[in-house]
Amino acid sequence: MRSILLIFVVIMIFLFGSSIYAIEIKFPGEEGFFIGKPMIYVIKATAGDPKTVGLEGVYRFGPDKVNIDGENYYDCSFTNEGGGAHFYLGIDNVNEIVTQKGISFGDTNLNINPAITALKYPLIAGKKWEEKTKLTAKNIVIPGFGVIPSELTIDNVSAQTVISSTSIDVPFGFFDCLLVESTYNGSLLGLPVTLIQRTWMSEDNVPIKRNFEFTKPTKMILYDMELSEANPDPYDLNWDGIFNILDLMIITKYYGMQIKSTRIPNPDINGDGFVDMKDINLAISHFGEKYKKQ
Ligand SMILES: [Ca+2]
Ligand SMILES: [Ca+2]
Repeated sequence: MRSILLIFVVIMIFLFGSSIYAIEIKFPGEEGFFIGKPMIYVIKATAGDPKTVGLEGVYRFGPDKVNIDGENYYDCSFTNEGGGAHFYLGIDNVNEIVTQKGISFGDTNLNINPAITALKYPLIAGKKWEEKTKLTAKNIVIPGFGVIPSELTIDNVSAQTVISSTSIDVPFGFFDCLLVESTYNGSLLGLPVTLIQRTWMSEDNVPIKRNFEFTKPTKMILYDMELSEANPDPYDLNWDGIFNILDLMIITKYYGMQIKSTRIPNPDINGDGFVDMKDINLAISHFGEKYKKQ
């Protein structure tokens, strides 16, 4: 019996070994949010301008801050040829959470008051939370309804968030990640409205994919974007514009490891799935190189 069980365990590890372990993302502190570093995403779908599908855009978490209702929030922008969007996010170091205060797309603006919790650390599959808030919408576009020009307040909005474990293939690579899904339920002009915001977070606390979708009164994806390229300079692992000892330290941290799921920063410079002397030698040959940042 014992030997049959052992064979079963070995087969299960062989078949599912890479996906058995659970990811837990701890609060990385203010420095761990890649503040101001440009990340390149490709647009998979949008209700704003369908011509932008397939184009790339740059997402930045800050570094600029804006004051909304007396509190400072990072102005997180996504810019591309078709315009862009802003997400107002706050890092609460005491409570180890990221708060979300508002979103704007072109002329459409949503203020969330009180701010809701977008990410509650540690992030782990099965975690959930729920909050009540109020949305003030300016120039909101309701699918199948048109633009509502006046300012509207949607009270008693319930925002429920649930985290699940998954893996995802995007243009930048394959990632083990956590899906953070927030569902906003409320009513607008007597119509039930449901909006779902999804963020796939990598083990390195980087958003790999994001989308925002109406499921009521009609089903429509407002935008959907995936990580295309996190860092155009593979040797400058920490994005500070130069390849030096700090970057080499990131490679040595992972030395000897097999990289099954993409890491950001990526220590597997030659992309062969292992961090070894080949990566170190390649890196050393570029030591001191400078890179121009966007
Ligand atoms: Ca560097
Ligand atoms: Ca390698």
